[in-house]
Amino acid sequence: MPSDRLHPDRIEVRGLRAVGTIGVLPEEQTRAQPFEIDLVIESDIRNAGRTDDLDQTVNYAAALAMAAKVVESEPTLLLERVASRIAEEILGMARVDAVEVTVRKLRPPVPEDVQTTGVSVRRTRVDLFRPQRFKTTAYVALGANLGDRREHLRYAVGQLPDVTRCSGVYETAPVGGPEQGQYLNMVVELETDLNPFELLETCLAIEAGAGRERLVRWGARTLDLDVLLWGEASIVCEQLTVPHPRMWERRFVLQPLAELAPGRLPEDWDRRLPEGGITRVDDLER
Ligand code: A4P
Ligand code: MG
Repeated sequence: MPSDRLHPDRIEVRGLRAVGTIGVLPEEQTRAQPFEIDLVIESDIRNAGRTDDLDQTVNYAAALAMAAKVVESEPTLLLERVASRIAEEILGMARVDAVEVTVRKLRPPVPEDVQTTGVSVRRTRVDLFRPQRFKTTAYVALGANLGDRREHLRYAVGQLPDVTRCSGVYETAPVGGPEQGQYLNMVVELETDLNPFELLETCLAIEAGAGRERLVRWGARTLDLDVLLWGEASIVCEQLTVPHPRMWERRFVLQPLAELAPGRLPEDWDRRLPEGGITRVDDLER
């Protein structure tokens, strides 16, 4: 089971002070008291790292203002309620995939000598780890350059669940790795209720079924299945990176993908990539 994290990237803000009227005791309902809030926001901030552009990340000043406003709003009984409301508000901000909110009451009015009491909640925008209730459009790239290449593609398309459309089949020159034969590549579209991790596992099982052996990185293979896109999800973790990190530099991926989902590609992809090394052969008979 993958860990329940989408990104290694986090934005942390700790120790925001705000006053609010929160608590179940009568005096807590009439007198404002101090609270401390921590926010840990999970977001894909790779673009901000590259561009130094505030619009490519989550503005933590806006998140802090939102959290303070919730604490200072109308009287509330429970810290649970306040933490949940802050989490919901922050999840509504662009680029936030998950957020952990901790709300602490300072010197709570209990008979014991206590510094703080607190509640932490974590909320994710889409739960990518649970079974899906709705279908998601995903794209998988297929490549084969050993054995009966076409038969391997046909096998994969037959085994993949919920295939809705297939690109044409392309004969392509190998990119990277040791010297090896020409590839057949194509891309398929799925309307799937598998979550991204289940889809990856399915792909790995199909590769194994086609006798795939992993001997050399980027070496020849009977069948390679890469998850290119899964809805709009952006995932960076040990076993899965989506969108596939190398897809944008590869004509043998983008050209077939452009047949199915041109809107998912940057407008200038065709101009940016080196030309040649790829010929559309025909359509796969299924
Ligand atoms: N993994 C992480 N993210 C993904 C993802 N989005 N989809 C992990 C699939 N797998 C993903 O994959 C290693 C691990 O990557 C998986 O177990 C999974 O947990 P692999 O298939 O064993 O490794 P690989 O295929 O040898 O390496 P890689 O980096 O996936 O290779 P690429 O980038 O797919 O390149 N030239 C032409 N013309 N056509 C080709 O199809 N393919 C390659 C392989 C090289 N040159 C090629 C072609
Ligand atoms: Mg692969």
